[in-house]
Formats: sequence, structure tokens, C-alpha cells
Amino acid sequence: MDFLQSILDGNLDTTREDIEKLTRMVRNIYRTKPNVVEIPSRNVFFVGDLHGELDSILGVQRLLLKYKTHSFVFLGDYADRGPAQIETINLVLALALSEPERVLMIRGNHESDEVARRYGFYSEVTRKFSFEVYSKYLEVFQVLPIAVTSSNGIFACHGGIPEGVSSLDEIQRCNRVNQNFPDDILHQLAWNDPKEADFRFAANSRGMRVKAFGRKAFNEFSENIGVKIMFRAHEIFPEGFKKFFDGKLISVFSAAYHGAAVPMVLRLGADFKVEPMKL
Ligand SMILES: [Mn+2]
Repeated sequence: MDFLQSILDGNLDTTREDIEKLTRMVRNIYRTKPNVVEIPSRNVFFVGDLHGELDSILGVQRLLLKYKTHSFVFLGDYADRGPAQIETINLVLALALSEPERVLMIRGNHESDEVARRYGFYSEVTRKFSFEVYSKYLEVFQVLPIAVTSSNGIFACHGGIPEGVSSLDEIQRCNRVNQNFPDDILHQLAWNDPKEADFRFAANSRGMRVKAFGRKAFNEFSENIGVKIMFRAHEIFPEGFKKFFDGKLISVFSAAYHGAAVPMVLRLGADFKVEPMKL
């Protein structure tokens, strides 16, 4: 596994063959995972949107070395927009391969052909390599799980709570193996946003198939599924994170966006104590 160690050592100028190996190996690990993956009940880091920012993933790599007893859940949106999209996603894939027991990638709304074609990843990969290489990444995107849960009530996904779902089984039964998000439940899990309001669901300017979920929807979902604390990413906040619904939902963003946000991760220790940490 010399090629893997080389990437982990910071040699991010990968070849087509390296990418083919990386994507094939990650796909083989992830294809059999359920839509909602069980994670440990404490000592977990949650990583928000990376969007092609190498400094952010290098910061996470340092935390992985420092916090050996912790698991790391990447909440999606690895490429698009930023300056080092291929390098960033390759390093995430390499970390997921090198430590499969404690690193988990889930799927964000940008892990889709439609979105990656609009926001830069498609252009970047086809310019540097080829459409064939781009399609190898798509094969990984479509097998990434959509959410995580734990026995003590953690729930996390990229976007938010979907309308009309009252059990984890309904999410587990969805078919995620598609380059896009034809399934409305999976689409909303990757796209929805929380809103500090008393409604259940409302329209969202992100699109017709996207909702804003309010306190009522959050409370009902939490009660039905047994959620005590929820993590999600997907939105930029200047401080890099934001608490909703009396601190029961925390949104995290791990890219800097040219200084628009402090790149943060969240560390969940014992007893649901959440520590925001700057990358
Ligand atoms: Mn997003």
C-alpha cells in the first residue's frame, strides 16, 4: 500500500492509477454499509463541509494523529468550489481507507453528478484527467451512507430532517445507489436546513425538493427516533458552527471560504459535551 502511505505523507500529486485504486478500494468498503451507520456513543469528531480546502483536511489529519481514541465522521461536501478539490477529496479517501474503523465518510448534496457538474469538481477532474476518472468518483459518491446514529441518541447527516419520516427503517429502506438523489427522503437528508421557528416544514430557497425544518419537525423526529443530539453541516456560519433548538442540533462548517468563516470541527466527548475546535 505504498501509494496510500505516499498520499498520507502529503504527496497529493496523484496519478490516474492512484485515483482508480483509491476509489475502487473505498467503494468496496462502503458498498455494503447501510444508509444509516452505527457509530460509537462518545469521543467522536464531526467534520463539516471541506469544499476543496486542503488546509482544512490537513488540520483534520493532525487531529486524527492526536486523538487516537476518537472516531471521525465526515459530513460530506468534499470537493466543489475550493482551490484543491482533487487533493482534498483524495486525502479524505486515503484517511477513510487507512483507518476504516474510526473514519467514516457520509454523503453531502455535492456528492452528486448534477451538483458536481455545476460547482467545479467535474471541470477540475475532466481538465486534469478524464471523464472516466470523474466517473470513478461518482461510483464512490453513490455508495456513501447518508446518516449516522448511535445507541445513546446521536444522529447526524449533511443537511437535515426529511419530511414524512418517523423511523430509521424508512431511511434504511431507501435505495441510495444513484449518481444523483432521485429519492426524496435521501435528497432532503442531504439538502434540508434547520430554521429556528415553530413550524414543521416550510419552503426552502435552495429548491423545490428542499425544505426548511422547524422546531416542531425536529422535536417529532427526535422523539420518534430517539435523538438526543444532532449534528449536521451544509451551511456556512461566520463562527464555523451554530446551535439550534436549545443546543440539541449543532451545525458545523470546516472550510474557511476566503475568510468568511472560521473552519471548525466539533468534538463530542462524554455526556454529550460538545467542544467546538478550530482547525
Ligand atoms: Mn452542502
